Amino acid sequence: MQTSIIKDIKARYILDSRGNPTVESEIILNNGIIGRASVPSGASTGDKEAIELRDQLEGWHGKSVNKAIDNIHNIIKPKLLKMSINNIIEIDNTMLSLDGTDNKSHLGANAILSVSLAAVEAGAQNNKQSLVDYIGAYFNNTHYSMPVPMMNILNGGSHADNTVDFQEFMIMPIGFNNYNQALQAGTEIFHCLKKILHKYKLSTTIGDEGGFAPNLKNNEEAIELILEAIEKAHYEPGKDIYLALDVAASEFYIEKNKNYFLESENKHVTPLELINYYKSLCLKYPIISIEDGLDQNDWESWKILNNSIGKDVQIVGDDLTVTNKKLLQKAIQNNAMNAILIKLNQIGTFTETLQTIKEAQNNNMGVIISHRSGETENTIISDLAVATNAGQIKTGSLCRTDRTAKYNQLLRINESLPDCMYAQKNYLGCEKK
Ligand code: 2PG
Ligand code: MG
Repeated sequence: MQTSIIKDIKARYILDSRGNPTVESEIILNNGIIGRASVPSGASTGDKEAIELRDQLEGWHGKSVNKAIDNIHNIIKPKLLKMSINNIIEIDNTMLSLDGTDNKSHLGANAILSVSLAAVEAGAQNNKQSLVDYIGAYFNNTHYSMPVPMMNILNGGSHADNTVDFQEFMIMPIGFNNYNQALQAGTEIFHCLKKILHKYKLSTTIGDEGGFAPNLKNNEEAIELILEAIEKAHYEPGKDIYLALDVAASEFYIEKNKNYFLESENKHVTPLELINYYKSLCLKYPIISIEDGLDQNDWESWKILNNSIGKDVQIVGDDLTVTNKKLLQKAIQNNAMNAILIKLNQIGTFTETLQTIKEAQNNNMGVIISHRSGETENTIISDLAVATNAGQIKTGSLCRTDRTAKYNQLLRINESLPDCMYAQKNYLGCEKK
C-alpha cells in the first residue's frame, strides 16, 4: 500500500461558542482525504497553561488569531508537507521542535493543537478506522468504557453574570446501567431545574456552558435547587445521581491576604476555613467530586484537602495541573489530589495529552476528559474519553449545540459499541467508591 503523505495544510478562523475567533485547520492528504479540527478556548485559565496566541489588536476586541494562522501556513506547513500521516507522534514532535518553547508561546498552542488534531482526524480516515479505534491504538488500549458525564446545569463564577461564587454545579448520573439512560436522566433533571427556577421567579438565562445562571443567596442555595430538581424528576440523589463542583477557586483567591473571598456571602475565608466548608458540604450533600477547590499555587492547602476528604470525594486538579505531565507528577509526589482534568488545549498536542492521561492512570488517578467554556462543534473529546477508557467526561449542560454535540457523539459511539460498559463509579479517583 502506498504511504499517504501530507499534501497541503489550510488554516482559517472560525467563531467559537462565545463568538470569539478560534483556529481551524485542515490537513489534506495526497489521496484526497481531509482531516479537519478546531480548538476551544478557556475563560478561567490556569496560569501555567500552554499559550493561546491572540493578536491583541483593536479588531475583534484583541482576540483575532491571525498570527497563529500565519504560523501554520508559514512555519508549520513547510515542515510537515510530504510527511507520512501514519505517525502523529512524529508530526507533534516536529511542531514541538519548531516551537522550541516550554509553553508553546512561539507558534501558539491554538496553532499547534489544531494541526495535531486535524492529523488525528486524517490519520483515522486514512486507516479506515473510527476515531475511537484510531486513538485507542495510539494509547495501546482496546478496553473501552462509556464515560460518566459531569453535567454542568448551574453556572456561576467567571462563566456567568450572577452572584454565585462557584463556577460549576454539576450532576453525575452514576447509578445507571448504560449511557443512554444516564443522558436521559440528566436531561430530565435539567428541564425540571428550569421549572423550579420559574416557580421561585429566578432567572432561567444560561451561562457560557449552557447551565442556568440565576442570582442566588449563596452557593448552598444552588445545591438545594439542584436536589429539588433531581427529586422532581423522580431520581434519587446519592444513588442515581451525585453532585460535582468545579469551584475554580483561583478566581476568588486574594493572593496578598492568602485568603479567599466568597462574594455571594461577603466573606473572606482562610484556606482551612474553606476546606472545612467543603467538608461540611460533603457531609450534608451527596457531593462526590470537587475540582479546583483551592488556588492553583496553594499546594499546601491542596494536600490538606486531599488528606482530609480524598478517600470519599474525588479531588480534581484542573488549573493546578493544566494537563501537564510534570505538574501531574508534582501532584502525585505531594499527594495533592486524586483525579485530573484533561483539556487538550491546556497542553497543546494530542501526543502530550495521551502521555498525561497514561501517567494519571498508571498512578490510579481518576481521569476526566474536559471541554472548555468556549467550544466549537468539534467532538473529539468524546472519542478521546472512550478510547482512553477515562471513565468520566465533563462537557457542560444539556442544551446548546456546542455542548450537546459531545453528548450526541457519545450516543453514536455507544450505538457502534454495544458491548461497551457504562463506567458508573468504577473510575472515580477517590478510594471509597
Ligand atoms: C473549567 C473549564 C471548563 P474554562 O474550569 O474546568 O468547564 O472552564 O474553559 O473557562 O477554563
Ligand atoms: Mg475547572
